[in-house]
Amino acid sequence: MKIERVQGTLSLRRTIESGTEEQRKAVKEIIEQVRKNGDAALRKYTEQFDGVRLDSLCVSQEEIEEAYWIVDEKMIEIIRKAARNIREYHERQAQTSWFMTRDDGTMLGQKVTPLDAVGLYVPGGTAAYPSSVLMNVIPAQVAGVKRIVIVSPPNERGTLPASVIVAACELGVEEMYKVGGAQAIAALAYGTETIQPVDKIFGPGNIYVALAKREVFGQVAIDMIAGPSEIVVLADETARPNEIAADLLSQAEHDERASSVLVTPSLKLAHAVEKELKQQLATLPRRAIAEKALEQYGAIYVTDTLDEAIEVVNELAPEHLEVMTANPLQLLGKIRHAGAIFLGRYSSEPVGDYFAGANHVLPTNGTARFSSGLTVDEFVKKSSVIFYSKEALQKNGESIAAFARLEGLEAHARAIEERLKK
Ligand code: HSO
Ligand code: ZN
Repeated sequence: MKIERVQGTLSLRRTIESGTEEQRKAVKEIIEQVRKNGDAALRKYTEQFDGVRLDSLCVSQEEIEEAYWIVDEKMIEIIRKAARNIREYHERQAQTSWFMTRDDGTMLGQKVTPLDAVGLYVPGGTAAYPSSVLMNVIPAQVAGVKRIVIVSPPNERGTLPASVIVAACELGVEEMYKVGGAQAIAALAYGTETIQPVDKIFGPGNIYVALAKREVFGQVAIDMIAGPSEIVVLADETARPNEIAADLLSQAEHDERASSVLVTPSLKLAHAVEKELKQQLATLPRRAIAEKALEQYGAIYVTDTLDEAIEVVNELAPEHLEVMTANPLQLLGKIRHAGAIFLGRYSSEPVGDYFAGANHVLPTNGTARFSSGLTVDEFVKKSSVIFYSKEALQKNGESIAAFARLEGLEAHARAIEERLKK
C-alpha cells in the first residue's frame, strides 16, 4: 500500500453501481414475470440462476433439523450470547409514543407503530452471514414487527447455509424462503401464492438485488443501498502496527472493493504497518480478495499533526473508524462523521461485527456525513395525533380560517367555521 503525505480534501467515495442498461432491463422483466406468474416464475428463475429445481420454496422442518445437526452446540451458544448483546443494545433505541396537553384542552402526540411485515434479503455464497441475520432481525423484533420474512438463494443442494437457518431459528423467525436475486425482491414487494408481500425490504445483495430494490421502491419501502465495507484506523505512535494491519485486513477480506485506510501523524508507524500488512497477507486464506482491495482502495495517509489526521477522518466519513491513540476517548468529541467509532486497542472492528451489540449495518461511501447505521427506528413509523377541544377551536378558529383564505382555500375555512356557528 502506498504511503502518502496528505493535508485534506480526501474522499472514500467510489461510484455507486447503477448497473448496465441490459441489467436494468433484465431486472424489470423479472419483476414483471413474478407479478404475472407468481410462484411459477420464482421456480423458473431459481432453476435458471441457481441451478436447482425446487418443489417447495419454504425451508422445511428436515432442513432445520439438518442445520442444527451441522452447526455445533458451542457455536449455537455463541450465537445466543451475541443475540442477547444485540438485543440489549437495541432495546435502548426503542422509542415510545408521547402526548402533550395545553390549558385549553388540546392534546397532541406522536404514536409509534411497528411496521406490519418486513423482508430480509440474505445474500448467497460466502456473503451469507448469520451475523447479518441477527443485526436485521433483532431490531425488527425490538420494534415489535410481527411478521419477519427471510429470503435467500438456495445453494447447489437446494438449501440455505446451515448457519443462516440456525441463526434465524434461534431468533424465532418462522418464514424462510429459498429464493434469491431480483425475483425474491419482486416476491416480497408484490407477493405470490406462497409469499405474502411485506412493507419494507432490508439487506444487501448483488447488483440485480440492488436494482430490483430500487425498482420496487414506492410499492414498498427499502433500507439503504449498502456499499462494500470500509475501515479507517486513526492512530498515533503509541499504537501497535501488527494490530492495525490485522484490523485493516479484517475488512479488506470482505470484498475486492472494500476500503482499508490508515491515517496517522507518525511516518514511523506508517512504515511499520506497511511491512506488517505484507507479512500478514501472506498467510490469509482470502488473500487474493484482500490484496486486490488494498491495491485498489487501500491507503496510508500521513499528516503533520493528530488534529489534521482527525480532519482527514471527518472528510472520509468512514463506515467504521478505529481510534488507536494514547487517549482515544478524548478525541470522541472531535469526530463528526463515522458510522461506528471503535475506541482503543481492544475494540477491534470484528468485536462490533459480531458481538458487542451495536449494529453492523452502517452507512458506507461517505454517507456517514448524513446518515446513521441501522436502528430500531427503521422498523417503526410515527402517526401524529391531534385532539382539539371546543374551547381550543373557539379560541383559534378565526386564525385558522384566515390562514386558509390566505391560500385561497375557501372550503378549508368553512370546515372550521361550520363549528363556530352559534
Ligand atoms: N463488516 C461488515 C459486516 C460483517 N462482518 C459481517 C463480518 N460479518 C460490514 O459492516
Ligand atoms: Zn466485517
